[in-house]
Amino acid sequence: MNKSTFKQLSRKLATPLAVAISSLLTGLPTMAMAAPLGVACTSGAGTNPSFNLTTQIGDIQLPDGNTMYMWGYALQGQGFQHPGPVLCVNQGDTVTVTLTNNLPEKVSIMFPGQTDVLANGVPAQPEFDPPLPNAGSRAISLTTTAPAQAASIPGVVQYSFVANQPGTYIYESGTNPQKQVRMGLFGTLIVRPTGTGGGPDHLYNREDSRFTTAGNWDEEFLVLLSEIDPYQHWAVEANPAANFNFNNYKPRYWLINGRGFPDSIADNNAAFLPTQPYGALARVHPYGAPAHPYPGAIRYLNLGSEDYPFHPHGNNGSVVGRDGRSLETEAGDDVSFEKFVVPVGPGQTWDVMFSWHDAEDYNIRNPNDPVGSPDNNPVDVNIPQIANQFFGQFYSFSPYLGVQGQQPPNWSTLNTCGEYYIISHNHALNQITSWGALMTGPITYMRVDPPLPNSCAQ
Ligand SMILES: [Cu+2]
Repeated sequence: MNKSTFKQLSRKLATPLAVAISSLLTGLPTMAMAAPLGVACTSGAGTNPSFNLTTQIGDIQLPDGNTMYMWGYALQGQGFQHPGPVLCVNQGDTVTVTLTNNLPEKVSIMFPGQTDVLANGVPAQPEFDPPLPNAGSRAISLTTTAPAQAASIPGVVQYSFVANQPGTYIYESGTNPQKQVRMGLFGTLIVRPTGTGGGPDHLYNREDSRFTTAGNWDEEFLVLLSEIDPYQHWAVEANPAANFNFNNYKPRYWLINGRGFPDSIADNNAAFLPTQPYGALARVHPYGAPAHPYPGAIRYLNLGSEDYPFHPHGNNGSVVGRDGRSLETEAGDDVSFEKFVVPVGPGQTWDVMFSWHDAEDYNIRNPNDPVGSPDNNPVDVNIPQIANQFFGQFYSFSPYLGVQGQQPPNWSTLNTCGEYYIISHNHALNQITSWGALMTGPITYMRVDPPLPNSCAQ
């Protein structure tokens, strides 16, 4: 048995054992069937939702053809996934997260932005080795840990807190974070507003944070940005306990929702990405179109060590929240602002509303006209001669929204009903590569569909 076969076998054996042990715990979260696009929530039941997470080892696929060894938080009874589950709760819920640790070292979960977090029923505390007071003590964790797995018995810790403030939050390891967070121990926590002016289709308790929920998916999207130094991951894979010299730390991969482009625009739970369940394609209709009366919402998170200046092309967003707090003064004055590039700093979250306005009437049909109505667009577009054109894979061969033009010989298109594709990407251009493979990494599209009815029928 060679080394990699052994590793695969030991991972296969470790999982059923962990499932058997963790099934002794109760309160499995409810797993809704995820829509193909938008935020794929894992929701707990009732007003006291309970989530059982385990630490798992697994691999992800990268756009240059490499695979990468990762650590991650996964749902109990499910395999490894990257990033961790998107936990969705309501403002005011008492949230319980039980962490079962299958890794050979202590791990934990921090909930930045949450107050009065309890661990095993008492206030969560930093940990020191050796314990305080001791002259030689050093901090080993920012919060209470789950013990390392020992003799195949996992370590368990249970956190709880009241999710008082709506917004977008990171959850991540507080233990040796420069190693464990970089290895993939992180995820998203969404707290939905329940106060005046809020509701499940709002980001905060304010009317201007309402997003469209009609159609086959909510126009609520996740942009979780992260990075990988493959040498760090290989070092941990070879020996989890080995020290890695962080003077040599250098990311070579950058990801959006745990994927690189073009995998990033595949649907949630795409079968060919079995450990990377979250897509990043944003799909909207023109602002105010029938059945799509509100803007879309994007929740940005930065789990890396660098600034990620994210750049939805040609479109300002309205920043309504940062770090899980609505942008308003204590007196309630609105201090939201318009932003073009969204500069998400390490550990930050940004909540941004966005919409595409058909300002020049590029929608060829009146929204109430039947499909196939003649051109009534007032903007006359002169298309260059074919020799002077270059076609992208998603071009409809027409400049008008809702129209598919005739494609030239030897060209094909992935356009389905005359929709527009507008690129959205990390604007630190060194960060949109996969170890030098250009135009991969944290890139996605905003897809603008024609108003309904359209030939996509959605
Ligand atoms: Cu750009």
